[in-house]
Amino acid sequence: MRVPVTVYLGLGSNLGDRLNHLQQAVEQLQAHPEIRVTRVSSIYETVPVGPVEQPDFLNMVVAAETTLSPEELLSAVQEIEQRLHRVRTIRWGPRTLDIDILLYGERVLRQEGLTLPHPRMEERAFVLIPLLEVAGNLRIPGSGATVQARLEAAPDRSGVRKTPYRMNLTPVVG
Ligand code: A4P
Ligand code: MG
Repeated sequence: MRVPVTVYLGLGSNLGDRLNHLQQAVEQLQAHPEIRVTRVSSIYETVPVGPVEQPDFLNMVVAAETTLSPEELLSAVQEIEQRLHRVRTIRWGPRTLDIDILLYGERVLRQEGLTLPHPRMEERAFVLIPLLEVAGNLRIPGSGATVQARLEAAPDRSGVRKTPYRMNLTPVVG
C-alpha cells in the first residue's frame, strides 16, 4: 500500500463554458479511485499571462490526496483534459481545460515531460492567490520561498479577481 501524498493542482479554462469545464474537471478528479479532492479554492477570473492574446481565464486550485506516483498523476490529469475535449493548438494559447500539477508533496523533480514544482507557478498570481487559500502559507519545495513571499513579487496580481462562483465539492462515498 502506498501512503497518500498531498498534491495541489492548478486548473484553468478560457474557452466555451469555462465554469462548467472546471466543475467537470473537479468531478472527474474526485471520481478517480486513487484521487481524493480535499479542498477547492474560490474561482478567479484572470487576465491572460504570456505572449498570446486570448480571452480571460477562470482559474482555481484544488488540494487532493493521491496514491498515484507523479507520472501516474500526470497521465490521469491529461486523460481528464482529453475527455473535456481540450483543443491544444498553440502553446500557451486558449484551452477548454488545463490541469497543471503544481506541487506533489515535497517532491522536486526535473525530468522529460514532468517538472515539480511546476516551473512557472512561483511567478504567477493566478496560481499563488488560490493556492494560498487552500494550502496556507506553505514553503515551496526547492526554492523554500513561502507562497505569500512569492505572491508579493508576482507581476500579474492586479489581473486576478475573485468571482462569486463556488465549486460544489461532492463527497466521495465509501
Ligand atoms: N509538464 C511538465 N511539468 C508539468 C507539471 N508539473 N504539470 C509538461 C503539468 N504538466 C507538466 O503542457 C505542456 C507539457 O508540460 C505537458 O505535456 C507536460 O508533459 P500542456 O498543458 O500540454 O501545454 P500548455 O499548458 O499550453 O503549456 P504550459 O507550458 O504548461 O503552459 P502553462 O505554464 O500551463 O501556461 N494565464 C492565465 N491568466 N491563466 C492561465 O491558466 N495558463 C497558461 C498556460 C498561460 N497563461 C495563463 C494561464
Ligand atoms: Mg499546462
